[in-house]
Amino acid sequence: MVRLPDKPSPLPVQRHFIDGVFRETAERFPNINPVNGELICQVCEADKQAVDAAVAAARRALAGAWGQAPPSHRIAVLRDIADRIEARYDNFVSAEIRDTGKSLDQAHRIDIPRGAANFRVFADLTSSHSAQCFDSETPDGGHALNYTVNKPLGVVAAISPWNLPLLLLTWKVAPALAAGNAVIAKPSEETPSSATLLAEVIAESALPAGAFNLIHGHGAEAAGEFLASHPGVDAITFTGESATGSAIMRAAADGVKPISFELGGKNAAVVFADADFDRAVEGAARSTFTNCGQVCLCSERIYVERPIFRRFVRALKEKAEGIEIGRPSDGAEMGPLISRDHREKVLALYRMALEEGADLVCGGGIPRFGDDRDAGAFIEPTLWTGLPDDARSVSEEIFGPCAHIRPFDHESEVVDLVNNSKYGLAAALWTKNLTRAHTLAPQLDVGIVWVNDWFVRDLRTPFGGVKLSGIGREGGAHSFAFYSQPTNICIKL
Ligand code: NAD
Ligand code: 6OD
Repeated sequence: MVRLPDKPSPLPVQRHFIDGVFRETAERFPNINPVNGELICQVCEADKQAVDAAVAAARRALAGAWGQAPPSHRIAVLRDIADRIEARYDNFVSAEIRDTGKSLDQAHRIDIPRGAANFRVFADLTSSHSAQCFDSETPDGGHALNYTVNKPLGVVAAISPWNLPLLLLTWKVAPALAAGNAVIAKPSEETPSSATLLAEVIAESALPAGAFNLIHGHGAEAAGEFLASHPGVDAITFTGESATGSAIMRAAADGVKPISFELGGKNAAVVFADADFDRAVEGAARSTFTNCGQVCLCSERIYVERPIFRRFVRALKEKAEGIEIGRPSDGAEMGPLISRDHREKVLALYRMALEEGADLVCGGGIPRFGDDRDAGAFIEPTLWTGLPDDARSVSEEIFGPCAHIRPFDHESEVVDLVNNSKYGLAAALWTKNLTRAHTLAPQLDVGIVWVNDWFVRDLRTPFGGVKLSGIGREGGAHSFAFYSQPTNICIKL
């Protein structure tokens, strides 16, 4: 087992990366370790001048070397960045774990490999990215050749959340660069460290100065808002809460800027009586508790066909109670929530579930350790049954390790239950009946359906949500469609 120090040697102040240079600003905010509440380091808060400088640097890069770079050069640079992330793999794992408290296993298996894969996959896709061409008949009986030229959007602001920090930031930065844009990245104020490491890696690469800029800071009335409303930003790609998406949409409205939004969810898992029972229980445990329930794709509503309902609830309870909660450095399966503030929000919804009439199956509180972890943001994995379908705790995204389990009797009933949500990100179906799976999956009002699995990713597939879960799709050609704009050229022959 790899053991990581909980108390790293003090990191320097984390700085912005603007125009190829690390820069400080006077105002600072603390970066806190959610395992024990200790200060990790101070982080510079970007003011308006820093955002202006980043936008100006990005525009210069587009007017200069980066704007002239042919696809072969962009591909080489992206592959080099992927290699450099892998060369500093352990640094990235440590940084991600310190900021989030997430499990070592998850950082190793998911977060950091995906950080590198995002660059490599979009480098590969750049080489096969093609344009359209039509031989068109003209009114005079002749022909015209129509073809498209894909151009970058310009300066792209990439604003990302704290739950999968490197994965979600690079999911935006890599395709935006692949399509030839200049990027200004703003990671969550909760998780600045892996973004700072990414800037270090990029500083050593052949990416021209200004093509990638990093600004740290808060969101509303701060760096995030300054960036989203900046007239020099041409497009915004954002992952985070639906309410923040609305605020950013308003900020983007004046400039009529393209936006791509990956937002919140209240995802359902549906377990039919014919499912492989053990796999379904294991899968539902994973989709509920991974990353302490802090994945936008996590299942917070589980619908189980009545004949297996009681057995399923007992089995999932056993899984939940068997989860080892603790320090990532000790190899614990589940770490803390991201912060004490977020724990307050999750606990308020735990309380609300009880007020709304839930039967508590397990959890519901805060684990006690008798050591420094009691100053962290740990919480118990929690399951409920018995809530009415219109309960707020069944409708609102909680973003914690919890789910409500409800029985159902008919296929049409469960389709209505799944679709009875203001969100529409993902769903998981568990059944051995593939005809049923093929029939039901398209009826669900969501962007992604997994059958007999969860969070299996092919980066070429469309990723995104409907309703309050987002606007647009990213992934493969869908990312290129967002991060570039086609110009049609019509030649009369
Ligand atoms: P958040 O919306 O609070 O913050 C996300 C980012 O937006 C941060 O960088 C923040 O500083 C910035 N921000 C906040 N207010 C802003 C404003 N007014 N203008 C500009 N920027 C602003 O989200 P979070 O709490 O960091 O992340 C959790 C949320 O993200 C959950 O709702 C989760 O479902 C969602 N999420 C969705 C996906 C997806 O793919 N659909 C993926 C991960 C997380
Ligand atoms: O896997 C991805 O590409 C992706 N965007 C995952 C989002 C997870 C949400 O927390």
